Amino acid sequence: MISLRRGHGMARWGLCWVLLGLWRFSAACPASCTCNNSRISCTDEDRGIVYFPLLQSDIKMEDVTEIYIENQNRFFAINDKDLKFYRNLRNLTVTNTKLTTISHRAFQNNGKLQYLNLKYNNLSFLSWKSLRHLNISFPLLSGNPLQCRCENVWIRQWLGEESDRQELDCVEDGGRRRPFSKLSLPDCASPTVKLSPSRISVVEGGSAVLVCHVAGAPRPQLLWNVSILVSSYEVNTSNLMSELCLSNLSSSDNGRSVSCIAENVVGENTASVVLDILFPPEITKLTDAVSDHHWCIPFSVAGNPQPELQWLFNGITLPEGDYIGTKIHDTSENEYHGCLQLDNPTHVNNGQYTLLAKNKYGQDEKSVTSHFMKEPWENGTATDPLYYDTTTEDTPLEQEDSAAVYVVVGIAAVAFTGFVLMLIILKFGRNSKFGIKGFVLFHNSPQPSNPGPETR
Ligand SMILES: *[C@@H]1O[C@H](CO)[C@@H](O)[C@H](O)[C@H]1NC(C)=O
Ligand SMILES: *[C@@H]1O[C@H](CO)[C@@H](O)[C@H](O)[C@H]1NC(C)=O
Ligand SMILES: *[C@@H]1O[C@H](CO)[C@@H](O)[C@H](O)[C@H]1NC(C)=O
Ligand SMILES: *[C@@H]1O[C@H](CO)[C@@H](O)[C@H](O)[C@H]1NC(C)=O
Ligand SMILES: *[C@@H]1O[C@H](CO)[C@@H](O)[C@H](O)[C@H]1NC(C)=O
Ligand SMILES: *[C@@H]1O[C@H](CO)[C@@H](O)[C@H](O)[C@H]1NC(C)=O
Ligand SMILES: *[C@@H]1O[C@H](CO)[C@@H](O)[C@H](O)[C@H]1NC(C)=O
Ligand SMILES: CC(=O)N[C@H]1CO[C@H](CO)[C@@H](O)[C@@H]1O
Repeated sequence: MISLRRGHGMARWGLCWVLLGLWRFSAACPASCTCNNSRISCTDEDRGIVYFPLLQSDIKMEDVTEIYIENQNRFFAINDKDLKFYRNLRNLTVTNTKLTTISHRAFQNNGKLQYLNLKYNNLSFLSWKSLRHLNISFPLLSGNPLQCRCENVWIRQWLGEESDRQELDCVEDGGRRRPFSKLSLPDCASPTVKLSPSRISVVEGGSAVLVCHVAGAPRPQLLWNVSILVSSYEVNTSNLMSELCLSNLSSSDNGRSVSCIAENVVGENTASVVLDILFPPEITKLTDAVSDHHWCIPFSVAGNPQPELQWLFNGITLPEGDYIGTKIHDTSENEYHGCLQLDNPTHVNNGQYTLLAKNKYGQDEKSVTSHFMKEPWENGTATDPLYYDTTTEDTPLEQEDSAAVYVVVGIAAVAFTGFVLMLIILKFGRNSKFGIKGFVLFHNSPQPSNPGPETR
């Protein structure tokens, strides 16, 4: 039996080792690189890399914070998916390689990248789209054959005086070099956007037309960002102008923004307008009272402009004051969430509560019946507990406590009674003339100090 178990254990260990081996293998470092948990380094010139180094396990790649690539003669490109799993990458160095292209989406998943060193590669062009979302103060770019072309002008705009500090040059068509900071080209400017009208206020179900004009050189591309809209729309673009026709506007789009985006090789610009969609109130929630610090009849009301709220108690206007009042505690996109708050309500407050919500475009009402306390004449007592057990969350605990006390007292009482009984039995047992000798059997241990005559 034992040996069988041991065999089992050894098999299990063996399996563990195999799995561990597999796991290690799957996280393996590319042959010509060295890796530890947080760093990948590829500096071997002879057995160089051709593709961006990848580990076979996604999870291992997430741990990597630094990648260092140097002296690689066959490394040319960083593509869309190469850095996809290096989500926590902070430092990237690619230097002295043949790196020629970096895709627009190469760093899309690398929001934590802080340090980017691309010195001494073969980059003629680098797009702002590759780096636009990164939080890098200055990428290091010197030693690349960057062209003095409009595609690279954004680098001058981004780096400013830093380009002189890095001694960053660009290459003119004839092959001459000149400082980046002196780069200025005709017909090369980041785009501008004009969106009109600047305000849109429309009643739900209505329609609106937005017009966007863009300018810039080279000629910018025009895009609308309407991805989050629920309302129907149509776009009509011609040349540098576009119309966005919104129809059957939905109240769900109230507060959302519509943007017109212009982009060219130099950069991008955006203009936005927030939709103000007017709609009648709707009470989306009104529920039974709950007790927190105060009593609260919770409600949610949608509506634009903000609805005026009024309460009726059993059909009669409820005056609000120090003890009863409406409190709004949260405002989301379209809705106001709040409470009718009551301080120490009594049976007098039992009844039907009606919420009226009103604005320029309509009104809504809903009712709820709340019962705070039993009436004093019911079952005779004025101090009956509240109906809602939420009020006294600690009651069960107290009950448990008192139950425990009862149990202890009970046990003590039983023990004490037993003790007394025993004494009586001992006493009477020994001197009994009532024939309860039998009981003595329970105490037949020798009692030398006081040997009773009967036991002899
Ligand atoms: C990985 O290696 C680098 C230098 O080679 C070292 O600074 C770092 O502490 C190492 N990290 C781990 C987790 O071993
Ligand atoms: C990143 O590079 C900078 C500059 O070389 C260095 O100071 C920093 O320690 C590096 N950070 C990491 C996480 O390797
Ligand atoms: C460097 O890049 C240019 C294109 O930008 C290409 O024609 C050239 O072959 C590249 N040089 C090397 C050594 O790969
Ligand atoms: C950008 O990086 C700096 C440090 O380099 C950091 O202090 C800052 O919080 C970062 N900002 C964002 C939005 O990540
Ligand atoms: C469109 O707008 C949404 C939010 O309004 C934003 O998250 C998204 O990035 C925008 N898309 C583009 C392409 O600008
Ligand atoms: C698009 O706009 C042009 C000019 O503004 C107009 O002539 C054309 O009829 C419009 N097309 C549609 C489908 O609305
Ligand atoms: C307008 O939108 C509402 C829902 O948002 C839909 O029920 C209605 O059919 C739409 N009307 C038209 C004319 O498309
Ligand atoms: C125990 C007792 O008397 N319960 C009564 C309390 O009052 C309600 C109605 O008011 C009766 O239905 C219960 O029988």
